[in-house]
Amino acid sequence: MTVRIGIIGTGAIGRDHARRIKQVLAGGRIVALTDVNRSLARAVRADIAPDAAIYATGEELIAAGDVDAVLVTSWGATHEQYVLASIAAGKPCFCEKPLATTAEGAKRIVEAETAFGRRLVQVGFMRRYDAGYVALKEAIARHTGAPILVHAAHRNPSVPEAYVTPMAIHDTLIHEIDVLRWLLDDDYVSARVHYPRNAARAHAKLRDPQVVVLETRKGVLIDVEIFVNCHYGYDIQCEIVGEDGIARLPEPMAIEMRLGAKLQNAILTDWKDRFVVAYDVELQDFLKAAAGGTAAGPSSWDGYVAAITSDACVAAQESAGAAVAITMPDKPSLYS
Ligand code: NAI
Ligand code: NAD
Ligand code: ISE
Repeated sequence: MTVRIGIIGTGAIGRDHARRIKQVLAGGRIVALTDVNRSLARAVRADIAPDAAIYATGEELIAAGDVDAVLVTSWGATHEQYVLASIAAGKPCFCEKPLATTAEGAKRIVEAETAFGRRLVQVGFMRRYDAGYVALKEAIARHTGAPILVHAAHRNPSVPEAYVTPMAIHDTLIHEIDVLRWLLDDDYVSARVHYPRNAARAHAKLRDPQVVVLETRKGVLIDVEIFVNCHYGYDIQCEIVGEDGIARLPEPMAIEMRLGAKLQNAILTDWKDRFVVAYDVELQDFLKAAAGGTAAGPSSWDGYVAAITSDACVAAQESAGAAVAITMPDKPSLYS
């Protein structure tokens, strides 16, 4: 069965996901587009999906009779309303991270999906589909022994002026919040945030870099450096220290060169390239499940847990280095 897809938000990632549905993946066809900036939706129709209808609002797109499943790739603050509307319509929905910008919002989604009684939502936590993270998870299970420490870094070359201090958590760290919990098969119990002096390239409304320290239920201590004006490249690092050894996330493939008396490897600069295959695999997983009227992969529950953790980290940004406790509610059986 070909799943007929509607996309809400045709900016950077909405456009890229449209490209992969058209050119890379099997089983999906884009039939509907909407964007508050209508010219972006028109451009995606012209370049990628010539037969797609353009709708004035996300709600109209979700209600359209020929839309089987929905991709929500608009700005984070708009996600909740479209995911709730998709659940109300009984349509599978792939929602980019964050599921909602607050834990309260994510909880409303979990409640709506639980009341519906079947999984309909997949959250865009693509790192769980990345071959490097999958290999790291296997290395922990088979070789390093039980984890004790995690050292991670999430570095972007630059961010626009609109990116302010809390976004380092709910826009950027949210990927580590999800993938480390999945890697360690654990949950968080507290968060702290520390700031060094501001980097010279940070904007007026952004503390950059920041170090977030998370503690887990099993007693693992995690430090994550978030540095979104690091200038030199897009760089994701993760090292697990276990009882018997250490495992590191592999670097992306790059040609090693000996040039001009230097030994060098290029470093990527764009998130679209760093996880390109993981995005392909996550969306193929979505199309496969959507063909059966359901969803798989990272769930609303994972989005909710990430939002609870992210709210605590934002509170910790304001707590002068003091720990903020994280309490998880009981998981509904739909997500077991
Ligand atoms: P963007 O700003 O390039 O694109 C967002 C688009 O959504 C814009 O074209 C905007 O006009 C449109 N839009 C916003 N509100 C809308 C609404 N209510 N209805 C229709 N259209 C609306 O942003 P970008 O970078 O594409 O990010 C979009 C989402 O994807 C965000 O949630 C972001 O966190 C997530 N994202 C995820 C990534 C990942 O690695 N999984 C990477 C980049 C973004
Ligand atoms: P973007 O600004 O390039 O695109 C967002 C688009 O949504 C814009 O075109 C905007 O006009 C449109 N939009 C906003 N509100 C809308 C609404 N209510 N209805 C219709 N259209 C609306 O942003 P982006 O970089 O593509 O990010 C979009 C989402 O994707 C964000 O949630 C972001 O966190 C997520 N994202 C995820 C990853 C990832 O690695 N998984 C990477 C980038 C972005
Ligand atoms: C962006 O929205 C993403 O999700 C990228 O993966 C992340 O590296 C970046 O910091 C976010 O702004």
